[in-house]
Amino acid sequence: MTDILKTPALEGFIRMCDDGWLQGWHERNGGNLTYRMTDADVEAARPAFAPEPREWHEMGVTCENLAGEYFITTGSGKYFRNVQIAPEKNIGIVEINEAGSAWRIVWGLEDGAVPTSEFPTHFMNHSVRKRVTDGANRVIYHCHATNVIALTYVLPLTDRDFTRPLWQSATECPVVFPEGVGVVPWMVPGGVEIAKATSVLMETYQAAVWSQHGLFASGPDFDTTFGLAHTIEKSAEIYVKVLSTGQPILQTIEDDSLRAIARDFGVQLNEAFLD
Ligand code: 2HA
Ligand code: ZN
Repeated sequence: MTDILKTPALEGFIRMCDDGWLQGWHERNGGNLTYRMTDADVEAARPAFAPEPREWHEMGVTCENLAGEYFITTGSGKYFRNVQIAPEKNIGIVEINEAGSAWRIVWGLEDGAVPTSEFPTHFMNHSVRKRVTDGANRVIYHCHATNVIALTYVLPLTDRDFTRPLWQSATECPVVFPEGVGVVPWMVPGGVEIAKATSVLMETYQAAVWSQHGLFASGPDFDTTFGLAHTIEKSAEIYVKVLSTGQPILQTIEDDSLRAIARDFGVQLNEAFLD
């Protein structure tokens, strides 16, 4: 029998959980990860699926463009720290029904575990990202990136007030997220409100900051999505360090320099955030 854990989708998923844990972004059961599998991923994993899938669970949200899809997901209340040592207990694969409204577990999440509490949020955002990227985006990642969270205490909670210092704090940032980042005000996690507010932003952005909570990022694959979160957090860390010196900022990357980066790297910067 195929070892499902040796398939590229599962290997990549588990590695990303471990990468996030090693960064310190997943204290206790913090954070969650979902991946929309390709047909090839599903066929490679299918021999390990349960002969009798478990019961359907309605999500309270319907996304027709995700009907029949399969997702790998972290489990509710599970720790990223434990994914690598016991994947079948801490993550699982769910199938979405033909209406795009319910999931059932076909592999993993053993001993009564269920998908992450943020699954409906991930699901709604997968729907948006699949649509706006013509099916390219497959990963949604939520982490408690320390310095991004710290900045939500001292910066005004607008997309512009976050995007500008992040672009200015590391030269690669305008290339990695030229559209900027969105900002969601503080909200109760796991609910429909935060799901909706985030999905509005994900029409435009690859990533959204959750105030006093963390980061929500999307991408086509594990490398790109983790890289995006890592880049945003690194830039936030630099800005936090700069603010922590207590010194006046004598120089930064000026808007014309941001435009020059965009021109040379062939990306379109969100002009709304430039002076
Ligand atoms: O899984 O991070 O946002 C716990 C969380 C909820
Ligand atoms: Zn969280």
